[in-house]
Amino acid sequence: KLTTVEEMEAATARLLETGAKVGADAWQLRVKNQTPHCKFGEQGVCCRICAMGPCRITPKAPRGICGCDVHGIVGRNYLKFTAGGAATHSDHGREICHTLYAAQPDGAYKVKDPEKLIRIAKEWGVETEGKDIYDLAHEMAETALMEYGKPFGVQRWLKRAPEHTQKLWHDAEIEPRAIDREVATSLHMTHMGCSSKPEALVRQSLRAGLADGWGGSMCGTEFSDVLFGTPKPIDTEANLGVMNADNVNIVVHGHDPSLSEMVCEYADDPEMIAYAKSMGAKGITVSGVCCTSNEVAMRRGIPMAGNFLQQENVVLTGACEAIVVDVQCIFPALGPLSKCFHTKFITTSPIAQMPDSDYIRFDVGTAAEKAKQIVKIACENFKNRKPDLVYIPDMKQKATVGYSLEALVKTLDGVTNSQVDVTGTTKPLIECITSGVIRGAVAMVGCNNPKIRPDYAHIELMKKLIANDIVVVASGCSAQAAAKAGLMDKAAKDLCGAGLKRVCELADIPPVLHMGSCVDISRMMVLVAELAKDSGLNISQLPVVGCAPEWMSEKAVSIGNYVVATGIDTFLGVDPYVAGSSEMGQWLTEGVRDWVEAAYTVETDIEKLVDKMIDRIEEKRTALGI
Ligand code: BF8
Ligand code: SF4
Repeated sequence: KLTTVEEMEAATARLLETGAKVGADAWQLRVKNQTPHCKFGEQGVCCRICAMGPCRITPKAPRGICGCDVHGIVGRNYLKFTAGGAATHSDHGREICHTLYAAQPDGAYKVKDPEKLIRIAKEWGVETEGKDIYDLAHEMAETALMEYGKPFGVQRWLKRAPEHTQKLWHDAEIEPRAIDREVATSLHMTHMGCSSKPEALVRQSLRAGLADGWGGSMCGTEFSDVLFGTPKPIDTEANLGVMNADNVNIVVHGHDPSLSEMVCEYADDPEMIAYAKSMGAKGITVSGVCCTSNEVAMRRGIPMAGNFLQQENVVLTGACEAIVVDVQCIFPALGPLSKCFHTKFITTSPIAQMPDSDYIRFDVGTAAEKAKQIVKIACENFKNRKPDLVYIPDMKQKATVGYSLEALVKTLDGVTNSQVDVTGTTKPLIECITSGVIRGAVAMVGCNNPKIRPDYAHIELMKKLIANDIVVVASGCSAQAAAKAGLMDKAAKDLCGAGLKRVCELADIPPVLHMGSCVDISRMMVLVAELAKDSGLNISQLPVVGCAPEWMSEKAVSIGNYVVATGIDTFLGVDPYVAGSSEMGQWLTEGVRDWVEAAYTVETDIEKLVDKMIDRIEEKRTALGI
């Protein structure tokens, strides 16, 4: 039985009552103060990139002081938004490369998947014969770091794409060069008095997006696997009920597994568990929020407490001894909120420093020591819990997670009827799609956003898709929405159409496959690239679409741009502040198709959104004659 959104909302309402008791603020209250939103901002027609402004475009004032029209203003805002997201994902990837550079056989960070390291080294033409694995790791880390600033050439990872896709990128002049260069070029283009032509701004948006998905994010994913292990199917649980009232609860939140892996490592240490017991607890429970949760769920089976708009809820349980964060998607609200409870809000990164937090600076050199310190602080805080404030909603679902591309290929080997040897390829999946047993696939990604009833769009869309024999791969907060509802439980096969249900049974998989965090959307890119190569089709011909129904972050727009640029039609449930410009709308929903064979659809009506996706998948099937 699925957990419904209504049940989750009832649990939240009960938690907000606790909040009211202690005078806590919450996003549900702040949203009211911020509504209605500024119309100029909403439509993207406000420009404040120079100090002659801010200029706002209205029928009476159709141009800014410099003469820029609405299309230029909306376009520049869109490119800046993209650049923010590309910088963020890519910098996360860079941090991972630095962690790899610091890996030592006897250090806190080790190479857990040497085979994958060697595979990537060969792909990059780096000599591996007779080399010590740690020497190779350091050499590869340095080579990857060079991708961020190299003066010449394009991203190494682009070679993973089918030749046709590479040619499209080349011809459209959107092949990303150095990763940082695409971010810098974007900011250069959006400076006062540079580009105001939508076509140029959209082109660079795609390029900066590609620098993320086929650059920085891919470094993040691939080298995280090398360091922490390539995910394999593993059982876990999801929703607030994973927190344990008898235990010290540590919640890891953010994105970079370098922190969360170490916290999990030490929370599992017998010495630390004994320490927790000495403080009156029965043990230690680590659970996660946001993408960090996806990272440690996929590799360690650490349970998922919730996604983006549930982050305040973990503190509102009154049973959270410490919420430990690194970077991205962390509500500054957690500081003041924690002060209403006994919770320690521990920030760890110079990149994300917040008021009302305990700042324990985390770096690769002192990782073990700092992680231990954090776990100890949480244990010692157990005695400060106020029992009358504790309420953990009795709500959790089983989930099987960890479908990296490597794991997926292995798992699907079980479903083929083919005589020829297709193991180790995506061909069994292609057979399922060609025969119509599976109609197609949707990549469900992205955040929650109060503009959309939280989790509702994710869950309802997925239910309808799987009922129509469309397999779903999910990442980020969308994946957590699925897991919380129960859609990543293998039993969810019963909600599928007959074809997909059969595949789930044969391969022993849930119908919604957890592919990881948001940087792991790079896994999805490699998956479609492999599908295209193994089928002899172009990526744009595959009956596959992408969807972010509740997105909110700059990162999500960067992702959208690289998914579209990779040839996958992408459906958004929230408008990316472009409604103010007909020309920008035209470029994003149609114009880009001439370059990359895919485009955006923005549809805020959830019912229509899912129907449009299904229609698109069926259109692609018809075009292929399958
Ligand atoms: O990178 S899905 S709310 S947690 S931005 Fe953030 Fe959105 Fe969640 Fe991860 Ni992605
Ligand atoms: Fe106004 Fe032009 Fe300056 Fe923007 S760049 S604030 S439109 S004068």
